[in-house]
Amino acid sequence: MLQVLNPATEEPVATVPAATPADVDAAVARATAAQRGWAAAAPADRARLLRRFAAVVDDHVEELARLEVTEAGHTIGNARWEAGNVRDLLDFAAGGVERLNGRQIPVAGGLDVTLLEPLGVVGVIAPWNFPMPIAAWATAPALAAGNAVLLKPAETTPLTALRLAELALEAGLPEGLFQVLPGTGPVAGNALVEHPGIAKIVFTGSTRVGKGIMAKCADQVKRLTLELGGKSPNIVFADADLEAAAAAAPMSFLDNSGQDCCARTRILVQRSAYDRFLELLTPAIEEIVVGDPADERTQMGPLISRAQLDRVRSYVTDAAEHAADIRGKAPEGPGFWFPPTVLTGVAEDAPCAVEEIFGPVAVVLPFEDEADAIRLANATEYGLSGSIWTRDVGRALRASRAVRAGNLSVNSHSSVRYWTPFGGYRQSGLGRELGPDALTAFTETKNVFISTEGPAL
Ligand code: TXE
Repeated sequence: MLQVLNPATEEPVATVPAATPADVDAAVARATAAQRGWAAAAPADRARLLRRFAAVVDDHVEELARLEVTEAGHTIGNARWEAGNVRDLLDFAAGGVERLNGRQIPVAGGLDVTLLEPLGVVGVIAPWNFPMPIAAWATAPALAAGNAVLLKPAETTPLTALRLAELALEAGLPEGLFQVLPGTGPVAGNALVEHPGIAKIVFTGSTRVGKGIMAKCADQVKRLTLELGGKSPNIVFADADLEAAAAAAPMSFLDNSGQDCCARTRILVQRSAYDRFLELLTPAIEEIVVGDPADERTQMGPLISRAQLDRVRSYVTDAAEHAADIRGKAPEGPGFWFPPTVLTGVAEDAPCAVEEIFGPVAVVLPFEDEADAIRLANATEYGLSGSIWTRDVGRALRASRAVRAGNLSVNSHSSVRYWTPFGGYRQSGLGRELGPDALTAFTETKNVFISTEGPAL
């Protein structure tokens, strides 16, 4: 049984049965049967059903958002955005169905065409930090491309996923095509990874678990997309609009209580602007409203669990011996609360400066010049996101080329749009999600040559 707690109060919300390997086996059989009919259906019919699914989700945005607040502690504003994102992704993927075209390639002696075929059954292993959107990033395009999906949500956040599966049936999606299997990673997650009936795994989670899944997928040369951790830089050059950069910095790492793989947790500031930037940043951090996630005014809620709270605390306790810090406010008492925290004066290679903490904690490090900024920005094993603040267009472009990360923004912290590609360099991941090629990632390309010259080689 999985015990779901409200992270803001520690009160039990629900218990959910955990799937066993036998449950996964049965689900794969049902999904395989459903996928055959789905793949054979007219593309326009698939698109129509996905649009209907989007419309049903739209009717339930408020309900899904409230569920997300209760099981994940997200602020209500964020949770509404997340439920709306699921709807938008389904619509976007539905639009892609009719554009999923192969190619005709000129050849001598015949006709050559490529077919984009669905993979079959796709296993999606989702994390708890954005339970709905991340599940939908893979599920919507996979279904649109003609696949079935088995989704394993994280142990702490199964409820929105289970509700989405009900809404899919309500919208008329075939039974078995989209199933949700709540369970633990080592049992249900691992059963999906090892199952020969699953053609592709899409995993979002820790780099450590991602590496293990990659090794296991190798046994079957199973297709794989990995979205792993991040430790993203926020590079502030002295010529930037410092007021704007300091005003935007707090929520770039505090949104979702810092439990965001794109969080800009390494604030790199040019030395000549360093003191001024900290002067501006300090009140902005202190003013962040932390508290009841259901309150419309709240900017930051609790962490997901006691384990995550302990992890965040240990990084800050270790760093505090060497560092100064800027602290915001957080409630006392029940709930997994940690205040917004900025550490200054830490070593460039301190664990808090290079490892993913996944909490409301950032470090500020000074740099000398452009080359030094790039060196620091690239000085972690990750490469997911990053921001560059400058008024110099040439510098913005040079830095964008030099930072080795999949998602950069200039004078902004925006990373995720469903119509642009998303994914990591280096140990932040493998493959891309979202964007114009989202559906193609769930297809296999087959080349067919049709001879017009009779039976020759
Ligand atoms: O992740 P796990 P955890 C990072 C973040 C966080 C840390 C630990 O730094 O502090 O990871 O979080 C399933 N086979 N991110 O422990 O364990 C698991 O059930 C198959 C970054 O929660 O990687 C869950 O569904 N599946 C991140 C999912 O993997 C397994 C989001 C993620 O859990 C499995 C989350 C196994 N052996 C954490 N073991 C991001 N990229 O946004 C676990 N799982």
